[in-house]
Amino acid sequence: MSPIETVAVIGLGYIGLPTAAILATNGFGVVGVDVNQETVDAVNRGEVPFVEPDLSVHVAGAVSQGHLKATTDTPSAQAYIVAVPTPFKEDRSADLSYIESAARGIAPQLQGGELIILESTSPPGATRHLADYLLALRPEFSLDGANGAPVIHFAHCPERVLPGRVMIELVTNDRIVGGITPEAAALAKDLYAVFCKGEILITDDVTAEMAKLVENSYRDVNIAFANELSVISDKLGIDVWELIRLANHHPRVNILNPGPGVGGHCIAVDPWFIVSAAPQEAQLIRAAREVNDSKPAWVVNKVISSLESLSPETEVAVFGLAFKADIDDLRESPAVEIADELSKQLQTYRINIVEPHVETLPRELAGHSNVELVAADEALSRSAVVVLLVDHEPFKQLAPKLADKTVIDTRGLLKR
Ligand code: SAJ
Repeated sequence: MSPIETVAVIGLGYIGLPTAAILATNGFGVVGVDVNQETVDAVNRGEVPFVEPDLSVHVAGAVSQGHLKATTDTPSAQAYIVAVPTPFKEDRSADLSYIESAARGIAPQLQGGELIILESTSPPGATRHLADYLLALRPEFSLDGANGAPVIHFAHCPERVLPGRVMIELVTNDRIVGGITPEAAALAKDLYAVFCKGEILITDDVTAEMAKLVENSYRDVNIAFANELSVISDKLGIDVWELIRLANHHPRVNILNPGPGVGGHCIAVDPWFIVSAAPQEAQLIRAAREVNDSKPAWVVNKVISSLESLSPETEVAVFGLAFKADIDDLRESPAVEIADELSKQLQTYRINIVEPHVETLPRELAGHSNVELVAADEALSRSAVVVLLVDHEPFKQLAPKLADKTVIDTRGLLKR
């Protein structure tokens, strides 16, 4: 049983809003806090400002029952969950300014005894930085009750949910809870145990921070292996999908899927936090990032060379902008990067983009006069070259319509 009844969730994004909703549907009094007034208004209407299966039902239900509301000002609460972005800076170290800004909102509300949980993906030391930053603003409190000062508890509890399966994985995934003190870890564990049916594993704050980064780096390294194989196979004239399918029959081999590059706000970012913390030592992790980051340019070159033998009136169809299948999230998407480069390098060609999950082109592409967002059939009727960048479910039916096209299939959509 958690002694906590009220929770403020700072940051109502892809992680904060689902977490706020699941806490609210489990009986907590939850206030979601966001700097974006439109997000706050949408949540208060019971609406979700992005696509995530089943989230709308939770948010609408929690708001109508009065368990969830949103505001731009941080309220007083017994627990705070900080789920704000931690992007990387020019030098690829983590930008902690959003965490600091959340701390400035929390500081005036503290009365002693609160639990503050950092959920944002963080470089090693970020939870300690949050604690130091807050306690510098409120020096009458302490981490451990030294000299009789009232305690504020700090823990790191990284989220590990997969976009597209968030409402399921919030409940079923095992969870790591890293406390700056054992008391903080125990309090955080009791809070998550209310809705998390997976195992809740206790550790210290820095190990928890690293665990999250390591999980995503593991994935990045393995995708880099697949991407490198796709480039090698192309050079050798081998079908990489057949190669991987065959190799994966070995009982201890499980090669992932090559693609146009690695996107999203996690796998393409988090490994850099490890590289930044240990630049000399993190050689494989850095190399994997470089392999994956170089894949979009390789795809662009493939498309350009496929046009060499075709007429100058040829149009190009680009299928998919999202960073992966069946979501509307375009952040750090290699598909957007490829479409952008194609439109710059192929200025005399029309680029027809098909992305069923968006209604308008993203900022990067909207400014190009040779780019248009169109329906699939229109793109196919206009284009001789088809570039498949995302394995969205509806694209899996395209094969019969591609017989007379030059196809660059970066996801193996026609092979899997
Ligand atoms: N990708 C490939 N080949 C593959 C698998 C993925 O090219 O075989 C690409 C995807 O197309 C996408 C990128 O990698 O561009 C990342 O996709 P993903 O589905 O592997 O992962 P994310 O970024 O959506 O979510 C990851 C998850 N981490 C792990 O699986 C270790 C998720 O559990 C984390 O919660 C999330 O990062 C996060 O927030 O950190």
